[in-house]
Amino acid sequence: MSKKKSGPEGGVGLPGIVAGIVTIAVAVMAIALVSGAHSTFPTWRALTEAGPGRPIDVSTNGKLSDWLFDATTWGVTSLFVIMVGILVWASLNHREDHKAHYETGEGRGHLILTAVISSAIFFGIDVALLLYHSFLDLHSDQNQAADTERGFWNFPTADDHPLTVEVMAQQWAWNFRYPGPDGKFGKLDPKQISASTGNPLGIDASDPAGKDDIVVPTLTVPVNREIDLLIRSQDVIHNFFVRELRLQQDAVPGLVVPLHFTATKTGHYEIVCTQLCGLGHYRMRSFMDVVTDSEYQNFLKQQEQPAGQ
Ligand SMILES: [Cu+2]
Repeated sequence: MSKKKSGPEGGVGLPGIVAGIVTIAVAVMAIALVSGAHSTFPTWRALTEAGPGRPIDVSTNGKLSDWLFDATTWGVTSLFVIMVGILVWASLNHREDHKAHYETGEGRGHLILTAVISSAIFFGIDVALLLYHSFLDLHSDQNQAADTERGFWNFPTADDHPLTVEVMAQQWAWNFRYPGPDGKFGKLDPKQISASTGNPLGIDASDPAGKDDIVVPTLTVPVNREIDLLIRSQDVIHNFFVRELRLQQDAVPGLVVPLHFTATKTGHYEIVCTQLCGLGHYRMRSFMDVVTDSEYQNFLKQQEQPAGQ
């Protein structure tokens, strides 16, 4: 029996030492992949304007996403290293002639251990960390909070003078609507949708509030101002994604989904649809121009001139 090199009775199929080396090699490659992913892959480099790393962050609270991404990466990497350590130790120490020891997990000790671990996770992480901190965040006085402390879920108040822009997604284009000088959006009527006559959103011709609405295929926003987006869809589920803002939000037919951000750097950024929304999904993109205040005023003036065609 001890001459057999393989089979269940021999203990391990592969000699332990080979298994150990393979495991270590895989672990090293995986760690190299994780730590080098930001700077190694051409696609990541192409996304990066500010040297190696992830795409630049041009919003006040994009760092919250980056923090979560880093924390998750390092947490998972640490667990991975520990697991590989245990595997290597086991494959080197439990070689041939090792009799496996089974735990069926039915004893009283196991029940107690399971109860202790699961309640530690539930009360320690779910209740104490997540629920408590969510409660604090939701009830904090956002008018007092600096922009950088404001979570994605804390929407601007009237005091912030947010600029509201409607985002309309459709197969396979984006349109952006500004309320115009009166500050009011006109009513929409799906029956009046007619891209060929310059009314892709179906602004109701009988509503005076809609007369001065501005509809453009790219988004222009002033820098350092709270922007409130109202995201809608005309047909299927699309997704508004700007990687430099670290924002991604579904556009759902029948819903108006709010999203807010403050852009901190002027520039030209890509908006892409990140829900597979049909044959033309790959070309459903637009751009967001973050401009200075005076450039924004110029943009409005240019758009207002041909008002009402
Ligand atoms: Cu789409």
